Amino acid sequence: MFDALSERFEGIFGRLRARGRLSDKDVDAVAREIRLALLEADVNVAVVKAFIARVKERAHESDLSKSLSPAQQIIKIVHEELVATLGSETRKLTTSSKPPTVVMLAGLQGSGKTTAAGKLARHLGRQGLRPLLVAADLQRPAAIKQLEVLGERIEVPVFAPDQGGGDPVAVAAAARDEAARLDCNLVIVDTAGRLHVDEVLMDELRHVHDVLAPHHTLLVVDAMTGQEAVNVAESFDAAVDLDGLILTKIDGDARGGAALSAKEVTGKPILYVGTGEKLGDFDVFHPDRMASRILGMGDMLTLIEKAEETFDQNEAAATEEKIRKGEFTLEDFLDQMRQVRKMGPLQSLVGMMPGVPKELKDAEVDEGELGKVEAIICSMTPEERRNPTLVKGSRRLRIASGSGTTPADVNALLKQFKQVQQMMRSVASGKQPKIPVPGL
Ligand SMILES: Nc1nc2c(ncn2[C@@H]2O[C@H](COP(=O)(O)OP(=O)(O)OP(=O)(O)O)[C@@H](O)[C@H]2O)c(=O)[nH]1
Ligand SMILES: [Mg+2]
Repeated sequence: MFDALSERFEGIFGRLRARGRLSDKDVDAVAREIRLALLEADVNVAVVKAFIARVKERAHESDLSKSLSPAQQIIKIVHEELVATLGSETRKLTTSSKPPTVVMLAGLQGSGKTTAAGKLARHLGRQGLRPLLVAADLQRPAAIKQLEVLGERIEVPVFAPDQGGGDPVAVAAAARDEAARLDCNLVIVDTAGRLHVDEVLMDELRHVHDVLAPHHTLLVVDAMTGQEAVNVAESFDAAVDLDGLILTKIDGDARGGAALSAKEVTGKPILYVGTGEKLGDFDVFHPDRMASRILGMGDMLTLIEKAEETFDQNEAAATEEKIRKGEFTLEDFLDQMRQVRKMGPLQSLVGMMPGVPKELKDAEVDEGELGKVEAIICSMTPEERRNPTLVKGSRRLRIASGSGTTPADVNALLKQFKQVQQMMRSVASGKQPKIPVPGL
């Protein structure tokens, strides 16, 4: 789903992660890359322009959260702006206090209206509603048959004239009575596909709409046709006053243009998405989850949230200062480790990091090993933690027995820490001192 766009974002963020501080020029360069990625995904130009402007403005702001690395900050901003572009909150189809609730579907030929009617009936049926499917597509006899087959499969009654060629307005007018007769509290009306340039058919749609007076009129939009699909919304809206969209066929090769352009171009939210040909391939549309998927970030955002919650801004600044001065001690090391562990079991943290090879994700993270490190550091005197060279033969033995480890374990830790210290000094002496934030 939106694979090409996801790959682009992963590439952009992957390069970003390798960086320390970001200058204004860096931010502009990233913004350019994102702009290109969105245009290639066939997102509406005006939508892209507004999106990039918002991201840039926020990225340049000086009061960015100190507990996140620059890359994490950009990812967070892009994610939040994507959520906004996709429509912010998840919308629910409300039911009328005076049943039946009537839902009318409209859209271009082949956009997936009939399939969506069946899927929606199944979906809402499972939530306890009693749907009636209505065939107001009388252009082709096969269309009625198609809806009847769907209805049979999901055990939902279908209201249609016996033969094709009837009057869709008359069918619409009788739909509520039929629902009452069958004790259905939800009516879903399938209409004929039409081109918005076809005045006669658009007129018919208007009549069906007037007679039906639906609570919800939804435009069914094929995601595969990109932003062009969204452009037709205007003429449909003029005719039947749309309440929202159902975006179909987001499985397959859809590039994302329709999904990302829909809300801003039409002003109407996406309520549902069709994710395949089967009747179960249908979901409520969640802008936040969709944004995460598009960013290919998986649970990365959860990780960022956790890091924000866990890492104290002042502490982070103090650590940065220590690293810069080459004063990072075993005590700080212990603090950092404890902070990371506060975020949750290491195994689940590793699993949330994108770009971590699968083998590594599946590998056991040795929590016991970390416990050992903690025990050893705790068995040292504060003096020793600040200056590990004080740990000599007899002290090594005492620390080992005090922490339930061996002198070899103590040695190994001290050696490792020495390497970490050296590495930090070299980072600190470079141009870009960096806090070792886990995950990035
Ligand atoms: N992959 C995929 N195919 C879908 C989806 N929704 C519908 N289709 C397919 O798209 C084709 C057209 O679907 P229909 O539901 O008949 O479309 P329609 O809008 O009712 O078409 P007309 O009534 O002729 O205007 C069918 O082959 C469906 O199986 C979807 O979410 N994913
Ligand atoms: Mg149809």
